[in-house]
Amino acid sequence: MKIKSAKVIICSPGRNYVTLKIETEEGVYGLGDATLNGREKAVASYLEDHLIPCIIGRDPFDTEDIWQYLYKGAYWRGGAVTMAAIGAIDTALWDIKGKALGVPVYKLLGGKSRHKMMAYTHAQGKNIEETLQKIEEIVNRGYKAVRVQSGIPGMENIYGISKTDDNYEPAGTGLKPDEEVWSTEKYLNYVPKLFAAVREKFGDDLHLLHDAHHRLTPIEAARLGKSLEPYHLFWLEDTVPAELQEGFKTIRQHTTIPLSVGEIFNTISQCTDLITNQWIDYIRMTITHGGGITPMMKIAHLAEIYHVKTGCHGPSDLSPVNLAACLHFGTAINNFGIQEYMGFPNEVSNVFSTDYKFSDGFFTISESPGLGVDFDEEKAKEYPYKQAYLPINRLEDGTLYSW
Ligand code: EZ4
Ligand code: CO
Repeated sequence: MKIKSAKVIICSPGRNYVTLKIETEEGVYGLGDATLNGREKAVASYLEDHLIPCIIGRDPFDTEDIWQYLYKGAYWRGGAVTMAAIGAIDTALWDIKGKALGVPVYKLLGGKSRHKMMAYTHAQGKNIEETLQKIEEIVNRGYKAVRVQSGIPGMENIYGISKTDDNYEPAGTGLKPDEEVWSTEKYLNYVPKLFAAVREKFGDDLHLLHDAHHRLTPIEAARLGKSLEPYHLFWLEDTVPAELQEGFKTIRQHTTIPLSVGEIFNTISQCTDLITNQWIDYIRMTITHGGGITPMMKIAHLAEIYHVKTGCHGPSDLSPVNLAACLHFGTAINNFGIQEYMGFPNEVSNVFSTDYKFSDGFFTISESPGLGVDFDEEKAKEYPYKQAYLPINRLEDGTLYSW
């Protein structure tokens, strides 16, 4: 087979998505998600100006060599923009391979290792009472696992708490990011009270997760982990920024809380120490930002040896194409842990169609060839790109901090 052409479409059905469509001379096409929240156009340019010209004429079956060519061939390896672009190409090529052979992608990755995949979604409220109400709604929808975030007294804006009533966090539209204010002390004192109330109301069986969104130091993370131990969380996510992988060693020495990290990682080198030292329990890299299915299979296999499971990032700011790719990956590997599923704005289903199924808290993969997703280019035109950014964060004294 031969790649004939490829195009990048940015659309905004509720929020921005960057979609790659690769067409072959044989008429089969494949889809990839290249979305990088707040940096959408940079990935589109990287694809259009630098990568697409290199893959025209190539055999779409050569996913390993094409991936190596784009990764090593840049000389400047890695980075979120580069890897989202490579990730979209790799995903689209696997979609083509599946369609050309008439099999779902998971069958090319190792076949069926499980028949369903547990997913978690987000419960977020302005205070404990409202958060408990949100959890109840989610439990009534069948979920067995829920990520719990709450507003904190004395802080106006908190990560994960939407300013509107949406079930996803809208990035602020405009030319510059919004600014928020953060106090670690207020947060550390409040979170254990939140989880005490959740366990009291919902009992022991519901899986509970929490995301600290890179806002702690290792010793603060250790304190939080210890204070949450009585509530036996499924995981505590993104405690510290992981540029210093060794930071996790300190957390590990102090607490038995399961740790997850990796939604912003884009290469295996960013988690080799975390995995091989068994400093984490779940690796959160996702197909798009992790550079595609090809490298993610290698990461999963490395992680398997060290008792680390997957927990792919599945936010509403990545398209259903990424989610479908995660589900094929999650079906095929042995060490699947859990899949994040924030849901999508309603308009998304006017542009993207999917055939994975979700019921009673679990995803099941479809048997249609390729990824089982489609994209309506004409409909996409009705939702033009809107510049939008994630917020930035400052401490109460004005110091710039992690959001
Ligand atoms: O803030 O995807 O676990 N999920 C998350 C997400 C991220 C967004 C950033 O674009 O942390 O909600
Ligand atoms: Co997160």
